[in-house]
Amino acid sequence: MSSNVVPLSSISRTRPVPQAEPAASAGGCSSKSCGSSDAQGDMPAHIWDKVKDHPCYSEEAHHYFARMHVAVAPACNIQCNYCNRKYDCANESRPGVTSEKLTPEQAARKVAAVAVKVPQLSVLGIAGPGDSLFDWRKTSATFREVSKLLPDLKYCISTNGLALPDHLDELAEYNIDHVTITINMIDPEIGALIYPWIYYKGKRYTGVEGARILHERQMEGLDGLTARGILTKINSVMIPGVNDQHLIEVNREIKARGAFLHNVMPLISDAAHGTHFGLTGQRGPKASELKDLQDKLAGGANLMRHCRQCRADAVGMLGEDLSQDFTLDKLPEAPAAYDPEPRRLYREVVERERADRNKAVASAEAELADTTPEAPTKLVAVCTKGGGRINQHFGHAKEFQVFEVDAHGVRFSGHRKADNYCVGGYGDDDKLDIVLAALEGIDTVFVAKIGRCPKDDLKKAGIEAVDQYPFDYIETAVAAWYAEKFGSQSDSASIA
Ligand code: CLF
Ligand code: SF4
Repeated sequence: MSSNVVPLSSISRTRPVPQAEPAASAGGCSSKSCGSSDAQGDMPAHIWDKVKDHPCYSEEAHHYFARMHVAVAPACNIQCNYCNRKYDCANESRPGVTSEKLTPEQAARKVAAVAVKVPQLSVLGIAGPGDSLFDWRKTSATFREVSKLLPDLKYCISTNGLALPDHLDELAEYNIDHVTITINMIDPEIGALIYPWIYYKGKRYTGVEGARILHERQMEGLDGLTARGILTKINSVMIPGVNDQHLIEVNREIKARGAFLHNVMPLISDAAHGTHFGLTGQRGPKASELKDLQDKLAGGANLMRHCRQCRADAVGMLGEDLSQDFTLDKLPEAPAAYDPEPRRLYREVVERERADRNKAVASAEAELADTTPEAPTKLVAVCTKGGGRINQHFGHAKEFQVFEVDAHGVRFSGHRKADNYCVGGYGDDDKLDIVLAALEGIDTVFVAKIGRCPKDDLKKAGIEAVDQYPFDYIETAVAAWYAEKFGSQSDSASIA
C-alpha cells in the first residue's frame, strides 16, 4: 500500500490541539458556511447524512474519506471535443490511460481488496472510461456484485446525461444517491462547439441538433433526480472563449433545478492526448481565471473547489492514486473476507477529529474577528496529507491546498498541483520552477517542515515558508499567523 494512504493510527492527534476558545459569532463567510466546505451547519440531517462521508460532496469529508472508481463502463454515446477514448473520461479524470477495464465480478473483487486495506474508503464511483449509464448493464451488475460483499458503501455515478432519463427509477432502486452530470452548456449553439455528435435512439445527430437533444435530456434527467431526492452534482468543463462566461448561466439554471453542487473544472488540453481541443490549440484556463469565475459564481449553486479530476480507475484519498497497488494481478482469486470493524473504528476516530476541528475553526474565527477589517485578503498555500492539518514536509508535497484568509475567516479556495520538490531529500532547480509556477500569486506557504536550502530558495522568489505550526489544524495556524501579522483592531487603532 502506498505511503500516501493516511493510516488509521496517524489520524489521531500527533500533538495537542490548542484549546478552543469559546465560539464567537464570526462575521461574514467562514469555512463552515460556504458551499461544499460545510460542516453540518444548518444542513438538514438527512442531507448531512448523505454527504458527511462523501469526499466529493463535502470538502470537510475529503480530509478523512476515500473514494474508488472501477472502470467497468468503456462505451460512450457522445463525443466531447476534450476527450480521446483511449484516455480516461475527461469528465471525471485527468488524462492517462485506464490501466484495466474490469468485468463486474473483477470490480467487486477489487473493491473488497481495497476496503480491507483502506479503512477510509466510503464511496464506490463509476466514472467511465465511457458513460456509466450508456453502459448501464455493466454498471448495475457491478453495484449488485459489490452490495453482496460490502453493504456499507455509498454508490456514485458520473454521466453525460444523455441516457439519464431512461434510468431514473433504477438509480433510486439501486440506492445510488449521488449522481454527477457533466453539463457544459444550456445553449445548444455553444454545445455545438463542444460536442461534434451524439448517438441517440440508434441515430447519430451532429451540430446544434445533437447539442439540443443532449441539453434537453440533461435537464430532464436533473429534474428527475431532484424529484427523487437523489443528490446531484454538476461538473462543468471550463473552456476559455467557448463556455467560460456561459457557465454563469449554467450555474443559475442548475441551481433552479435543484442541483446540490457545481464543480467547475479546468479544461485539460494537450496535443499529446489527441483530443480535438488539444490538436487545435484550445487552451485550458489559468488558475487565476478559474478562481475569478468561481468568485463570480458565489451566491449561486454551491461550489465544489476540491475536485482533483481523477482517473476512471482512481483509488484512495482525493489527490492520491493507489490504483497501481490494486491491479488485477495483485488481487486475491476469491474476494477478500470483509471485516467491518476497522472501518467502524476509523469512523469513530473521524467523529472525534471532526469535533476537535470544528472547535479549532471556531477558535480561528474568533481570533480573526479581532483583526482589522481593512487588512488585505491573503492567499496562502498549505502542505497537507489530510486530516485538515499542516502535516506534510515541503519536499514531499505533490500539491498545495490554497486558502483565503481575512478578518472574516479562513476559506478553502482550491488546490494547485506541483511535482515533489525533493524525492529522497534532494531538490533540484527544475522542480523548484514547477513549484514556483504552482504558487503563482501566493507569497506564503505553510509547511510541517522544510530544509534550509528550499526555504532560502523560496525566500529569494519572494515566498515565505512558515514552519512554526507543524501538525496544527490549518485554520488555527493560518488565523494565528494572520492575526500576528495584521494585529488586532485595537492595535491598528493605536497605530493609526
Ligand atoms: Fe467518483 Fe465523481 Fe463520485 Fe467523486 S470523483 S464518481 S463524485 S466518487 Fe470527485 Fe474525482 Fe472530482 Fe469526480 S474528485 S473527478 S468530483
Ligand atoms: Fe469522453 Fe466522457 Fe465525453 Fe464520453 S462523456 S466523450 S467518455 S469525456
